[in-house]
Amino acid sequence: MHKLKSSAWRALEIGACVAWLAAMTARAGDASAPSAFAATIENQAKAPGPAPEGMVWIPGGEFSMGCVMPSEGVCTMATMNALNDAQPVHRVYVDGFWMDTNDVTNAKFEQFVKATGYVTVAERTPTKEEFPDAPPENLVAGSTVFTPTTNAVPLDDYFQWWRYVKGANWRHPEGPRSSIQGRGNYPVVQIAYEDAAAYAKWAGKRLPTEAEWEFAARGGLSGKTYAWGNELKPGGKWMANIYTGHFPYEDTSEDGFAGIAPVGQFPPNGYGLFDMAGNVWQWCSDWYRPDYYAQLAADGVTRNPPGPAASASDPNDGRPQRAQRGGSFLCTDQYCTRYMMGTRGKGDVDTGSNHLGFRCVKDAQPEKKSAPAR
Ligand SMILES: [Ca+2]
Repeated sequence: MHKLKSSAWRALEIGACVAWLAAMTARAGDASAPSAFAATIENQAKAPGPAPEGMVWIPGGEFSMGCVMPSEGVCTMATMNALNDAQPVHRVYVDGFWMDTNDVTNAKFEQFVKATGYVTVAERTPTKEEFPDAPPENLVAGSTVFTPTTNAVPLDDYFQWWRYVKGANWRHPEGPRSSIQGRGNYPVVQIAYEDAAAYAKWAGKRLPTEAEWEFAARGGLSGKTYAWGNELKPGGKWMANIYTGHFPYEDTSEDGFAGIAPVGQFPPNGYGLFDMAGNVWQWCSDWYRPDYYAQLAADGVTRNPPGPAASASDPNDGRPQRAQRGGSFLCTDQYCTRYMMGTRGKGDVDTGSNHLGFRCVKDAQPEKKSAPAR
């Protein structure tokens, strides 16, 4: 069944690192800024009015986008057409925009569902028309859930820790026995792309492009390893909810949280944005192509890149993919470090999981023109 298969592949892609760890760790600790990066040049114009509730103004401007570390290769293994999709580092300009300070929470998403009656992808029963090759017993509503192993396992088979769970959806993130009761301030998860887009439209917002997301996440800095600088734990302080301990069987919660955390538990970045690294992955509006940066880099400074015209097909099941950013509470220095700045993620558009959410952006309203003189 494609849906099952694609879910698992996507889960792998957003969770994996095996080799090159020593080299990568060493490079991550190198405080010297890579020469591929030039300074961020922020627009100087002030915010075009009072901030919409729960949003901050991102000034926009010109910045160096991408990552010099071979994160893609590390995170996707040799079987996943490993290559570095975050290279080359290239100059990009984005206009200013408003951005949600936090990931969309369960409480916010519930408001949307109550107002519209919206039913998410994970709550819909897959049809025979959509999946003609699937046996009927597999056509059940559900989604992908991380399940820790009981002990150490070789990190070469993600089926050991990812399962398609009947009845898993945003109200039941880890399956039918789980709930979001008392979790109103947690990021909503088990969200497919169209679910995120539907929420954004209802809220009068939209999803960020990858360029907007990365400009915002860098918070005015340039070429830093993390959203806050070059040290994972400056002064010994954790700055994001990642996976500490031994993946995938022992989450030691050294950073304060085993599993998902409520929004806003760590210091914000330079633009006042919380959780732009770790906790949950965030959908972006770009179709995903691993060679998109190479295309852009040939054109000098690219203005407001919207992503490629179409997705590169998932090499494993041919399904279209959109970009995701930020990493999650399952990212570990043993297995995936895509909480690092500039790295990219992606996933099948119809597939959610319990570490994938989103946040929205909003364009500046055009200045009202004064009435013409009579
Ligand atoms: Ca954690």
